[in-house]
Amino acid sequence: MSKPVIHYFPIRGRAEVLRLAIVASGDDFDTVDVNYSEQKGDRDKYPFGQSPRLVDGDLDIVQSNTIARYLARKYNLQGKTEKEMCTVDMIMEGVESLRIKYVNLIYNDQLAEAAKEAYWKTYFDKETTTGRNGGAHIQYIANFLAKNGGQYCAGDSLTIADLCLWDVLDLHLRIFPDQIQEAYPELVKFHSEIAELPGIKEYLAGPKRLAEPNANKLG
Ligand SMILES: N[C@@H](CCC(=O)N[C@@H](CS)C(=O)NCC(=O)O)C(=O)O
Repeated sequence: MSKPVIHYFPIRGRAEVLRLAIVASGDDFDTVDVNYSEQKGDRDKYPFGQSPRLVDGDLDIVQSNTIARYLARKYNLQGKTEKEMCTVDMIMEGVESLRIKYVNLIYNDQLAEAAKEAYWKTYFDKETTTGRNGGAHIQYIANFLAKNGGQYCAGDSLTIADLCLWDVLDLHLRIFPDQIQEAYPELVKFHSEIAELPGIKEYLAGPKRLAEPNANKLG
């Protein structure tokens, strides 16, 4: 059986969770650098004019969270019971809300100091959890993890929700390492433990892990 092929830019970006899901399951992937004019011009391969795109056997799919859910079903990372599956889905949506704010900080606000400060205050500061944050506050997601014991977000084994949380934490730890360690030590512990899991550990230390998190070299 051929490996799943990830078509994307040479950055971690929105494909990182997909790579993590594959390697955590003991599988491997191939990559193809996206041809931007093809991405913009070929509506069969890129129905939204965006990547990542995954080709896996007969399947050819886009939208990172659709691909993540597909991989979760393929590799049994979707949760075991209906309750776990719903929790996984809720966390994925919560992480997505935060990721949209992060993308805005990186690409629109260019990670400017004032924007960083406002970002922390709105989406990470424990004082602002009940403020207007568009449903994007790390505390909400931390609550799910704490409620489930702190090792995994749902159930007693790894799910795609853990990988979504891990990736978004990994991105934020690059920007706010000390603040996160101080305010959310349990999330730093979670991040370290997931990074040690078989498959993930080797991937993170290996040549397939891309250096750049974002396309504009920020973050
Ligand atoms: N909702 C999409 C967003 C994908 C997205 O923003 N892709 C970016 C790269 S990270 C892209 O293709 N940007 C080029 C463009 O939109 O023209 C997903 O989750 O896959």
